[in-house]
Amino acid sequence: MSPIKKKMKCFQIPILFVLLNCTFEFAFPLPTEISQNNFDFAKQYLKQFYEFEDDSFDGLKTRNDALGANVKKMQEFFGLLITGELDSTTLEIMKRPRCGVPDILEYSHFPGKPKWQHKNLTYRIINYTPDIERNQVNKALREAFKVWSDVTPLTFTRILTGEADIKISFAPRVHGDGFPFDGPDGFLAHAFPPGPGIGGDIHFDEDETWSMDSKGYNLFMVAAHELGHALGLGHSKDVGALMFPTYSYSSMQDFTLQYDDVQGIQALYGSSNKPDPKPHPKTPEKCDPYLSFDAVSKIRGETMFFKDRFIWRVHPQMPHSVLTLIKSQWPGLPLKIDASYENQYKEITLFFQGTKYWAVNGYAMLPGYPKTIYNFGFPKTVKQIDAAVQIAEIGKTFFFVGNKCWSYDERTETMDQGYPKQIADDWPGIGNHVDAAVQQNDFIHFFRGFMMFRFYYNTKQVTRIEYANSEVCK
Ligand code: TQI
Ligand code: ZN
Ligand code: ZN
Repeated sequence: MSPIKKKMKCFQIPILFVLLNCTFEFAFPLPTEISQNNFDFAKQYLKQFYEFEDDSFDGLKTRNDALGANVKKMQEFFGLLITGELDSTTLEIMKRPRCGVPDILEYSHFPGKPKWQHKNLTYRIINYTPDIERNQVNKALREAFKVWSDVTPLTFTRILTGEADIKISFAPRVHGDGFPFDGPDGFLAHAFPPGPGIGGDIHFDEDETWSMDSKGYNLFMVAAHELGHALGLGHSKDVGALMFPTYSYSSMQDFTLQYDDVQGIQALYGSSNKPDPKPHPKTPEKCDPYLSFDAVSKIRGETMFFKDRFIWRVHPQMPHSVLTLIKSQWPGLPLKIDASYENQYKEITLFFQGTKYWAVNGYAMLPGYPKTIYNFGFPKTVKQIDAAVQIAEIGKTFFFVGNKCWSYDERTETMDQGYPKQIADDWPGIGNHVDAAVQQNDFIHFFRGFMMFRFYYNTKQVTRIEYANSEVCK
């Protein structure tokens, strides 16, 4: 099966490279017929679409080998002569416009790709957990099955007696299959790959606290994940995927199956002929040149770039940015945020979404939130904050809303006189709205769309414009 979808909206990769502010140094000699430009281009291509990482600390030899190995993978994928060399045909294919879909897959299947051979599957709930009302358990499981029946030709029918394909039960510790549970936390549940008998069965650890909300472990979330296994999916490397092996809570209403999960299950069963009721977001790619951010904030020395449900964490001592979910960092924050800033006086970080804001200290959510943004003195016409940044040296926090900005005095805890002002007047060169802002030494980095403006505070000038993701794409 081909992971490239012909219908995807494509963009021209080559243009980006001219614009992207990414330079690399090479200590090893280049084959004479390949220009440094082409070489840089190929490296960036392999980095984006394959598993090549040139800034690893593995030393030059492995670096070169990794490049060659990735060139081979790419040549194999496109049916070229597999030489591992960057010849002109290979470069030509790399430079064709293409979709931003990596050729490597994030999802996985079980060895031998076991799958169900019939489409009308049955399930039976053998027993119940005392943690949740019976009809709520039925509902959580029904919804978990629906996650997968929405995107495949499979149907799931609950039966009350007889032998079902998928038998679901709750049990603690040793429960008769040779895979004992381990008490609270640790293992939560397991499922057997598709097959007869115990194949496809799902067991939940009764020593967990199961819930219909964010307490303990959410039965729907874990059931949907286990069902992925029961249908033949292994774990995914995509942190946004349901099949990524880390628990993160989402309510049934907010839950969306990620694009990667859909690709994984459809590789086994094909797609549904019914219209799909829900979208399947793709996990954003850090080197997508059109990447924009919702908010950027410096938190305890790390710069955090917020995009939808995700955060890229950039630590000055780390060679790569790390993608995580907002929910796994701060489970109490909303699904996505509009703005954020670190209050260096109170050593807390504030997050804004609509007319509400939350506060955290490190990983701890502070009690008493969300509060209303009108506490800051905004007029009721303000319904959301686009960006916020604190300049600790002068004790001010700047808020950006549409084409206006406000200045808030952190000492008097009041809005400054004379505000709001036009962004274009107060911050010349950055345009008339911003998505995100963060202080970096004497600069404020303003983000708008896929651009980042480096604003030198002392002279009130933009000194440099870069791609918004220039710090994250590493
Ligand atoms: N149980 C594991 C799981 O379902 C069992 C397991 C470990 C496994 N390695 C595997 C299954 C490889 C298939 C392939 O992932 S678990 C999560 C999550 C668990 C973990 O109890 O660790 C969920 C059960 F994703 F949150 F980590 C459910 Cl949702
Ligand atoms: Zn079991
Ligand atoms: Zn799993």
